[in-house]
Amino acid sequence: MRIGIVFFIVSFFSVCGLRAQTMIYPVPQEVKWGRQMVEIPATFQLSGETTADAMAVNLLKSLLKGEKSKAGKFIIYIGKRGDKAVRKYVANIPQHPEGYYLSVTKDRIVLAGNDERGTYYAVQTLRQLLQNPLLEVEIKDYPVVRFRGVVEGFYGTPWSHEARLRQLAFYGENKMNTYIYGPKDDPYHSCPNWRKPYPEKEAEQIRELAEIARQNAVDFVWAIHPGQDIKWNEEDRNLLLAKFESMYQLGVRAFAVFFDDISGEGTNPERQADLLNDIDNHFVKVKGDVTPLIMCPTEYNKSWSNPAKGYLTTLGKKLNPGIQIMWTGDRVISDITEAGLAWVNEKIDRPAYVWWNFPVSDYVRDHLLMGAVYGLDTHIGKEMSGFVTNPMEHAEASKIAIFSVADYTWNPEKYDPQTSWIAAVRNVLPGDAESLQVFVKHNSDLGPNGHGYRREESVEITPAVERFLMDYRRGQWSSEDYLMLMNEYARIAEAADILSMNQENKPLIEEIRPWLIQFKNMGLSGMEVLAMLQAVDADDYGLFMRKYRHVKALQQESFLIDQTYNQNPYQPGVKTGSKVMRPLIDSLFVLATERYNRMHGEHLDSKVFTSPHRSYSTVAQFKSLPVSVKTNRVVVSPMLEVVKWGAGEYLGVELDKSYVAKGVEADFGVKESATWLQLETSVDGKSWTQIPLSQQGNQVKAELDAEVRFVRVVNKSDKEQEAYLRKFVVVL
Ligand code: LOG
Repeated sequence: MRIGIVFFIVSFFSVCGLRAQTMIYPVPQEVKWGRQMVEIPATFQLSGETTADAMAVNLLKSLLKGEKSKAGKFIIYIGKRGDKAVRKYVANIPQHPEGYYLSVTKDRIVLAGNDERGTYYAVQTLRQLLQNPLLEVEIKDYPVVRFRGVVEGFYGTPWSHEARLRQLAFYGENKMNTYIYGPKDDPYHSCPNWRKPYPEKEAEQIRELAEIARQNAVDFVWAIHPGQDIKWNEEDRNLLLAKFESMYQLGVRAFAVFFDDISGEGTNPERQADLLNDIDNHFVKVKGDVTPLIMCPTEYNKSWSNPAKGYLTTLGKKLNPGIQIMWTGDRVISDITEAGLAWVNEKIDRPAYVWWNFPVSDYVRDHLLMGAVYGLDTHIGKEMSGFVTNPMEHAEASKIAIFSVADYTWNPEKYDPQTSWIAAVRNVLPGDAESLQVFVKHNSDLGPNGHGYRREESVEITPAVERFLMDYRRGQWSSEDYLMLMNEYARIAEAADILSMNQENKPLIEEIRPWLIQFKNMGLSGMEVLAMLQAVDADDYGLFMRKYRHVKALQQESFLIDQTYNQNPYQPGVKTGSKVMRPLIDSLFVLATERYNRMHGEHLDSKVFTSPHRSYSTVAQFKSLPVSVKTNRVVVSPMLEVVKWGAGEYLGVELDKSYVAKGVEADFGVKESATWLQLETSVDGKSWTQIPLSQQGNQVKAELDAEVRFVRVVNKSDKEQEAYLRKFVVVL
């Protein structure tokens, strides 16, 4: 009797423990756990093997250790609605595209899809269940958002072929069905070569991607970006169709046309709609095995749309009803809300296909965006036809966000940002998940940027940080907070070392290596700055000087890391912990040094090196652009998209003090810009001197050789201008 109770208690708790461990992601719609453990015996029958989806059967076989045999008592049934093998269970299969029914009982496993993908997803779920001892379970599951996946749509170095292959496997595992290929810097996707077929090697790679996508139940969507120089004539239309045909020959069965980030003739909505309908009527419908067309409009977010001109409503009216229209939200980078979707859906007369610009980092390339996925309304799954995330150029690091987007789009109502984030980290690096969690929680925010999009960072430690700073300014601190901070910086340094030696996911480690180096520096700096505080308090002169010099050296090292790695021309450098953990080090360094100086009548330098200059502007899109310094060049962070520059509006740089500057170099992406651009300089910000500009192609230049503190360019014409910000540099 006693033994019976003990046994019951033990098995009850171990079953509970199992359940907690058996994470199924994306979170299913309905799961009912049983109580019994199930062992798949060494011999089993496989019913439906020849009729079920080959991809699903192959995956299933790779999971099973035992042997198939007619004599086996344990039976695995696999198939889709309508197949004989799963006929008995058909009433349990959810009537949803890609839905499935999975049940595990003592003597059988049922894997029954509503369609082929459903069957495949049933097996993917079984794969996850088998990562732990198998327990009885019954699952009814289906995705809420029809198309779920990734749009490789960023500026910067496109993903490598190997990275893409790894991604496709990852999408299959996480039940994403869409990969849209549209890297801005592939010249055969965009200008100048969109009209030409791919060279042999690239063509071969695309063929392989399309094939591997198919094997992972993913639609490979090939996108073209012709808008910057397309001519609305027969010739260009035929060239575009011929390009699509050549992609079809490579095995591509899904297509998109992007009109984002262009200016001029290409933006005409009537012409865009005519072209898309033409492709739909004469290509998609004729082929018969091509999925519905997707288009990205020029006004792809609310803040850039001008309802009075009717761009979106024209598309909504004219585009064939089956064509999907993409949408990034209320802004280029934004949360996705119910009101925001309702606004656009009404205009385009169909549910929008969301292009979510997170974790893309092409406008903040010195940061890694590895934070939680949040800001997505959980009740709007049915208001959208698809949801794809635009990732970072770092493919592996992007998987943290992609995993959660898979989770969100499958089952928005059950989506929980925090648990999904932790599961994502565990999925990407199971062996060193704890260290990676430390890394990602301090590498989430973007820093100030032109789009104004920010993310939370270092959340749990923030209250202690704020309390400690306030207390220290008042001249006292709690040792509990001190220890907590010391511990956090120690864990940061540890995590950096552990991760940098990780062998489990080498591509990930290579992508984030510069940030790991900076992370290590930050951990050490934090520990040492805290040691400075202790030394001041203990009035230990020798110890203080040592720690002070060490922190100074670490500051220089951090600056060097920033100047050495990731030297792209946009936002060069390596920033980590930039929201909470690095600023705390800087503040404490200043406070401790000043306190020491006061106590000892010393004049130790307490300054922290940061870019002393800033940009300022009346143009909304130019607000808060970061400024970096490269030797004697003060560089405003370039922008990627078209900027609407109103009459009389300006973009300027304020230097930290007056300099005798040598000149200005700029590129606003417009050949005739010199006629409407006025360059002005000032020492006090009040009286301005006008400086003549010279221009060659898009490049604008001015010689200065004069004392300046403020430099600005003004749109002196009387109308709004369309421009780019490719370069704006003050040379000192
Ligand atoms: C581009 C995209 C880029 C992203 C973030 C769309 C539709 N287009 O502003 O290629 O990665 O923003 O910079 C975009 O979002 N333009």
